[in-house]
Amino acid sequence: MLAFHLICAIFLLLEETRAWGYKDGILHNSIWLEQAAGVYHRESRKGRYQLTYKEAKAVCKYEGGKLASHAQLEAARKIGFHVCAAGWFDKGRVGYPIVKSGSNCGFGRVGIIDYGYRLNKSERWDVYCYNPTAKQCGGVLTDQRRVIQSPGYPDEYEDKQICYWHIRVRYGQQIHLRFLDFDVEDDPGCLADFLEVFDSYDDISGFSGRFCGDELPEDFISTGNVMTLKFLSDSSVSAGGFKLEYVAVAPASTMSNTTIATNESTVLSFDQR
Ligand SMILES: [Ca+2]
Repeated sequence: MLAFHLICAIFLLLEETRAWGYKDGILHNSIWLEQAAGVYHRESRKGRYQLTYKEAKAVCKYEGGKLASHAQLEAARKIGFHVCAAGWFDKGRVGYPIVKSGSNCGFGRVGIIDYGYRLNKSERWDVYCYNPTAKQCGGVLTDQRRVIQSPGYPDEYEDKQICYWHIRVRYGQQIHLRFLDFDVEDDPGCLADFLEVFDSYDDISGFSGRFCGDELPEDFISTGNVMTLKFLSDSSVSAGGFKLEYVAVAPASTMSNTTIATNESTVLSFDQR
């Protein structure tokens, strides 16, 4: 019984470490959800409402932004930024932007639903950041089919890009990724610029491959209904960029034999980490 509890404790500890993800000594614990007018909403990797005020500020600072102000949140709302999740914004306040009123969100009102100044900064919410120079790449994709391109494609991508695409299709489906064009600064180990594929909704688990150079990567098919693509470029030397397409597909068991064979050879060819 004691051993069982010990195993549970270790498992929980591992889960915790994985969820928070420290990289290069920097806390990186959130996923990009939506963006408008330089304002974006983030939640912790652990899920909704997990960030203290201090952690919320760190999340925004990670990519060179800061907590959004009430005015910035309202400016974003006016162009359609609608998020049904309360988050920290500047001066220790909590709220969320509502464009369309609904019974489940915003108490039937529209505008910035403002919970006001929070005395207890240890309360846990999501966060609203502001960063007008944030690169227009990445995001949450829920379409059944979609083309994804490097920023600026077909022109060369810029230096210092950080893009995360979190793909989520219908439950029970898989994501079939097909590369159409690929040209990323080449170096051994792909340490300069690279595109990474994760068989997961974040970039902590499910690493499935890192790509650079001008060879077209093979197709990839996710295990579940989520996938993450991460593109990073360093501070020098660009290239033509990439274009790829994903399509939501039925699980392999219901697909034709030919397709299954392709799936297996593709999945096995990716490096495992
Ligand atoms: Ca580069």
